[in-house]
Amino acid sequence: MKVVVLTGAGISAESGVPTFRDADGLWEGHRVEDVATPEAYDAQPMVVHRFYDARRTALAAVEPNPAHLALARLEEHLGDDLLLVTQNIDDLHERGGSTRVLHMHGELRSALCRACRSRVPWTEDLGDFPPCPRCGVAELRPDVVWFGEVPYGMDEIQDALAEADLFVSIGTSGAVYPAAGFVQYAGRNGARTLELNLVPSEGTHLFDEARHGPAGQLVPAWADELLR
Ligand code: BJW
Repeated sequence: MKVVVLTGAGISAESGVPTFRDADGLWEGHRVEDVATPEAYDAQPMVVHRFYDARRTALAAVEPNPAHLALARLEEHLGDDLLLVTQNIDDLHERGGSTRVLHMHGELRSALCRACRSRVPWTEDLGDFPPCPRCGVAELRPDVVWFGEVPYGMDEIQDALAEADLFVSIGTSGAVYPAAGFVQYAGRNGARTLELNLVPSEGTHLFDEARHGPAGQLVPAWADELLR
């Protein structure tokens, strides 16, 4: 059975990583649609660097939770028949044991050079404008996908969705495209679709089945069910 899993901020919430659109969300009073843009970076690069530098540093204080571990267990059994696509830029899937993770909105532990377009592994702060290790120009930005930019891996994702028998969406509000459209694309191509989220997402009616509750409980239970 071919499975595509899409995860969002909700899967990392029980690890202590704030989500975007819940009451105690990450952007503290700002609409994410106003601040997660290349224009916001051009206007105030230092503010944006401080924000992502703090989030990168905070990764050291959080651990994967039972939902991340359950998806790693699923990969052990399904191998290449599982594609794990995450909108998250944290590394909790990898630290939970998943080895093939497609970060469609980029990664905190990567930097993107605006001069030579290289993507380079990065664990330090970017706010002191270090030179790019490839070309030497001090134009490194967070390697994340902001509004108006094209997400990573879209061809691979679309191919996997077209072939999937099952599409499962975990911990995402369904407010951001193209990820919010995956359920319809997979469904049209014959996949069964399942939502696992704390509360009904914006697109909950688009799924064949929806289960609501904390990912730390729902995901291990669903993985057990699938592997029985
Ligand atoms: C729990 C839980 C627990 C809590 N257990 N659950 C008009 C119509 C349609 C589209 C557009 C439009 N105008 C513009 C667009 C496109 C635009 C878009 O979608 N805009 C919308 C605002 C409408 N999209 C784009 O621009 C994208 N690019 C694009 O479309 O390019 C064109 C193209 C596409 C494809 C091929 C070719 C070309 C880019 C989008 C980039 C999004 N970037 C961000 C920031 C990333 C960096 C960072 O992390 O800082 O990505 S924004 C932010 O939202 C982040 C997230 O990945 C993304 C999604 O958020 P997510 O994960 O869903 O989090 P929340 O907080 O919203 O939801 C959490 C959920 O968890 C909630 O439901 C909770 O209840 C639940 N939860 N605790 C289970 N314990």
